Amino acid sequence: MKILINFIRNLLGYIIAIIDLATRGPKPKRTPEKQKQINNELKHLSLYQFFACPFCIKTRRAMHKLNLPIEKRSASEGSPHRAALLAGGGQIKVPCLRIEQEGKVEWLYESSEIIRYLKTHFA
Ligand SMILES: N[C@@H](CCC(=O)N[C@@H](CS)C(=O)NCC(=O)O)C(=O)O
Repeated sequence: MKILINFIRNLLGYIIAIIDLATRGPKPKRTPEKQKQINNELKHLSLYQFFACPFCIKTRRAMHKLNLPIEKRSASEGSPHRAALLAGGGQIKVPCLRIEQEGKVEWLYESSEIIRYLKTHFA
């Protein structure tokens, strides 16, 4: 029964992820200089995620709407990033934004918090 529920949940997740990719629309444009500056700032960020997780899809969609090409790291079983998420953040829960600033690392959980952070810093 649990296997069936997981299967249906994953299937729905993949369908939502594909609908998201198909309906995103164009990214907002910036001047090349401004985009270069933002891309440099984004080097300090990475998003730990699952492809088919609805909360990750919501976060990736917000990143697209803000035109923020943040590095994405899969936290799926078997991925080397999974252990880093657990060791650094303290739990396997996605999405999680890793923020590295002045030698310090912060792990920000909760899709709404991550989107709020991105809007505050980059909108
Ligand atoms: N309230 C959280 C929910 C996040 C959540 O439940 N993520 C699930 C995946 S959809 C998760 O990481 N579960 C742990 C696991 O699958 O190991 C958010 O908005 O980010």
